[in-house]
Amino acid sequence: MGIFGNFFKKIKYVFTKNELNDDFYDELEQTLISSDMGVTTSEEIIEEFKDTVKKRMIKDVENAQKVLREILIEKLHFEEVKFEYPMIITVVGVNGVGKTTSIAKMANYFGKQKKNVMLVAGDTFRAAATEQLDEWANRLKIKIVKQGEGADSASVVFDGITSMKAKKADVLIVDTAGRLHTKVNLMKELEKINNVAKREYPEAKHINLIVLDASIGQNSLAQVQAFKKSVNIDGIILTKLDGTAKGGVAYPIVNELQVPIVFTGFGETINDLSKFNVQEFVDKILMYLSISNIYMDKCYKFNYEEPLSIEWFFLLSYKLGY
Ligand SMILES: Nc1nc2c(ncn2[C@@H]2O[C@H](COP(=O)(O)OP(=O)(O)OP(=O)(O)O)[C@@H](O)[C@H]2O)c(=O)[nH]1
Ligand SMILES: [Mg+2]
Repeated sequence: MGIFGNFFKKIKYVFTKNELNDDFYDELEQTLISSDMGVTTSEEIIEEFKDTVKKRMIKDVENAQKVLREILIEKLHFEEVKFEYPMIITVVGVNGVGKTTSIAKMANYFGKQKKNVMLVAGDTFRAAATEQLDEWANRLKIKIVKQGEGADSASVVFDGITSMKAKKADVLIVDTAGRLHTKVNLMKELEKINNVAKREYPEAKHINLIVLDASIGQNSLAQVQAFKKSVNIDGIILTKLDGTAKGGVAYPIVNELQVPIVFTGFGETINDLSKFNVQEFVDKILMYLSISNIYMDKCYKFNYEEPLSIEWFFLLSYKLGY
């Protein structure tokens, strides 16, 4: 808990309005949209919220806030992706979202659990991609299986699995390209990687995780839809949460994929990865909504035309470990 911890605790209401009327619901909808949830998801949440408040005959804002928290938690709550060993994790996502960095962070995570981890440099599209993963493997002192630039990525995966079996490794994490000459090529390559992995090691647990950059908001959704058509996605790694205080984009993403967020990334260093915790995540979103409302209210009262950026404030809260 950072120095702001007590301050945040004092914020009792997500809302500046004290009555459950139209103004209140309008304000809530505006803040949900501003948190990157998107119009459709925000409207759905408001509808459910209104229904529940009515059904339970709730009249006060404080209890209504509890209902909102419940709904927000329930929407992100899925059965956990079980880690069973030996396990092969294939990491997919468009370029620049944080795949390679998240792989290094996961290797560190499983390493801390005393698992024997190996990496596969399946992004053969650029030589620099293998070099980047190689560097992480050296730093983490773990084995990496690689081939040269332009090699068939499924064949690197084949080598990786052979080595994994020989060394009786627990976890094999496969990096993949975020971009090929065409999207069709990329999707075909991912399918081939999956097929080879399953064929060569059917007894292993196979997991595909998609990496999405939370800081690009609604654009992440378009990426999800493209991947969903070609590869089976078991879970999400939501990265760059340090670059956005909002996190609301998790809702339309999870709604589209109907799979859980498995890890969150919040920085560029090896320890900036957490196993997803839905309660903590929702409390951060509620904190965003609270401050954003109070802030907007003040801007309005003081007649600021353009609200100043409050991103720094949330950034600080992440850094301070709230
Ligand atoms: N702030 C922040 N930066 C991150 C995070 N995760 C990754 N990055 C940075 O994002 C940039 C891209 O990360 P990569 O891991 O190389 O992304 P990638 O998806 O492997 O990219 P390609 O290999 O080009 O497809 C790097 O500068 C990382 O340090 C995060 O959680 N927070
Ligand atoms: Mg990469």
